[in-house]
Amino acid sequence: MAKQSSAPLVGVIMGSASDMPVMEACTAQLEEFGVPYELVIASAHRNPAKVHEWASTAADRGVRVIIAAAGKAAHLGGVVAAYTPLPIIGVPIKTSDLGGMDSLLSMVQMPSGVPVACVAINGAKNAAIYATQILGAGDPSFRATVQDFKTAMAQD
Ligand code: RP5
Repeated sequence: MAKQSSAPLVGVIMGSASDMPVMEACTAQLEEFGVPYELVIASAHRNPAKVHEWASTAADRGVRVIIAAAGKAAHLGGVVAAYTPLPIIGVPIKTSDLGGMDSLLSMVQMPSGVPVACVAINGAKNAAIYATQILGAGDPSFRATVQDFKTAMAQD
C-alpha cells in the first residue's frame, strides 16, 4: 500500500452529482491504493468559472493527475485540459439516450495538441488505476502498489 499523504495528488472532477454512483468505483480504488485525492462537482457547461478556477490552480495545489468524468456532450476533460499542464484521464459516463457513445466520442476525439486519455464508458475503476500508474512513473511506492495489485489479479 502506498504511503498516505494529506495533500491530494489526484484531482477528480465530475459534471454532475448524478455521475457519483459510477465514480464511486474510482474513489474506492484510489482509497484502496492509498492515493490522496480531492473531488469536485462542476460542469463545463453549467459552472465554467468554477471549472476554470479549479483546473488552473490544480498543479499549484500539488495535484499531479486529473480524472474528469462527464456524460452526454462531455467536454469537461477537454476544458480542464485547456487550463492545466497536468495529464487528464476522461471517464465517459453511460447515458440513457445514446448509451454513453455520446460521452465517449466527445472525450476521445480531442483535436491534436490537447490530449485527454480516455477509459471505457463507465471505466471509473480503470481511471483510478491509470492515475496511480502515472504517479508510479515517478514514485516507487505507487509503482509498488500497482505491481502488488497486478500480482494479486494474476492469482485470481
Ligand atoms: C453532464 O451531464 C454530467 O456529467 C452528467 O453525466 C450529465 C447529466 O447531468 P444531470 O442532468 O444528471 O445533472 O454534465
